[in-house]
Amino acid sequence: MPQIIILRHGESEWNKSNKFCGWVDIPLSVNGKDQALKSADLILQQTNMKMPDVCFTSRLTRANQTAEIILDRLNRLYIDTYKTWRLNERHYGALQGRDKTEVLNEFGKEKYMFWRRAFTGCPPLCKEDAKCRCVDGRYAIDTEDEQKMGLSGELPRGESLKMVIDRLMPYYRLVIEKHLSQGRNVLIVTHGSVVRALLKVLYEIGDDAISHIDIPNGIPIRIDLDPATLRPASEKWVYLDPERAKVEAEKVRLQGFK
Ligand code: DG2
Repeated sequence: MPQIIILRHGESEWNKSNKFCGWVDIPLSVNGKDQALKSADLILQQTNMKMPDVCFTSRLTRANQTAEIILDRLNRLYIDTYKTWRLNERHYGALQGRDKTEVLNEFGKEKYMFWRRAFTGCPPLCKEDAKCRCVDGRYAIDTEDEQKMGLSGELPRGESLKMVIDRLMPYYRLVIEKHLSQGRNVLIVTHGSVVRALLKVLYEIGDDAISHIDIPNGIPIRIDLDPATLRPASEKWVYLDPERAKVEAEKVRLQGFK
């Protein structure tokens, strides 16, 4: 039975300082590095847990650092690791770099939570220039790769969760599922919105229900797949530390409310 281990990276410097991050490339905090180590230990402590054969991550440093720390701890730095913008965090548009509490106070709770959690909640778009969009040379590589794969993707200036699903799933179906169908176990180290996006699709979570799901930093989720259909083999995904996941998810939800 192929297995996916998926997690949100450890705490970044901007998670810590309460800022919208999106595509801004911010590294892990000291605590975030420790969370990454702990998430590897959680994987090692499980019985019946398969070690990853291949790793997928975004083109953002906080996820790349988390993946490397985990693979190092698992003694699996040698496995192939693929990086793609399609696993990047949701582009937070003009909110990127802004303090969450300030945005909440300026626009009110309803708008703030719509932008953060509603399925179609797209934040105000950022300006067209590359600096505001946080687009640099690292994304040119993707374009070439995607042309080879017959995929074409417009890099965003702001995204809803729905838009994340639209850019993520072609990659998941074409690339990640190919590895799963060959019986490989897959580690995906990504971001809060991308974890929500994949859970929504795999578990067919409704548009309203997904707005109540928050993803904590650095706690792996295990998904066993039916080898014939590549659908989840059980009704619910499993956090490797469910108690801590519950507490930490609530803290994520309340970010910005002081
Ligand atoms: C956070 C999510 O993404 O923020 O972009 O600020 O997973 O990369 O830390 P991540 C960001 P919220 O949607 O939870 O406010």
